[in-house]
Amino acid sequence: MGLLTSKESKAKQARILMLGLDAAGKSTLLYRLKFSNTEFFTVSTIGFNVEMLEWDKNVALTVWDVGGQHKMRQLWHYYFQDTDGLVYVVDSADKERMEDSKKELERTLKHECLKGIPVVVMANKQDLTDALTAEEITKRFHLKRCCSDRYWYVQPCCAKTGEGLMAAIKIVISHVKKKMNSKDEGSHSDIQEDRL
Ligand code: G3D
Ligand code: MG
Repeated sequence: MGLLTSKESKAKQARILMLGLDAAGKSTLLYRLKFSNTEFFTVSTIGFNVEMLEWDKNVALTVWDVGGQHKMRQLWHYYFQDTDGLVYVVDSADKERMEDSKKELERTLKHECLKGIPVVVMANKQDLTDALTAEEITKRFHLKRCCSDRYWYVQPCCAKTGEGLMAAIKIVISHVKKKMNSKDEGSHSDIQEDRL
């Protein structure tokens, strides 16, 4: 993976929205993916970070990492339009705010712009001893019920070490590609070669 500019890339751009409460590990995850072998520091995100990640010659991800502080959550909907996939990051050890996180995800999934959009929930901070497992998070978030209208998956991960991140991204890509292909099939102007 590496940085692409729009001039260099003929790949289709998929817009990935990354949400979750503040301190869930979104920015750590984003920069772990982008600079996989380098140490880096994150600071609290005021507003958003956006990075382009090249996946293969066919697809590049524009990942929007939007701040999760209480005030910012009211603005999340401004980023919803044209989203191809949602990555929702949970601090699996933050039991006190688990309910808040669940409510924010529920609210997000109800938005018209995100109807049917695939969602991968990152059960982050699995290195912490009191972290809830992916199964526990699935139950607490009632994901079977609230994601019944879309593809969903819960990936245990540790953004600090990178564990679980590639697996999650592969899932995101495969579902985003499917979605983009189905969009293409509805469009008469697209040619076969452009398809993923
Ligand atoms: P955010 O972008 O969702 O707000 P950040 O979250 O990426 O800024 O991370 C918030 C804090 O959680 C950071 O710690 C970061 O190092 C830590 N963190 C992120 N992912 C993991 C993880 O997988 N395991 C553990 N143990 N910590 C993680 P600081 O101390 O810098 O605030
Ligand atoms: Mg951040």
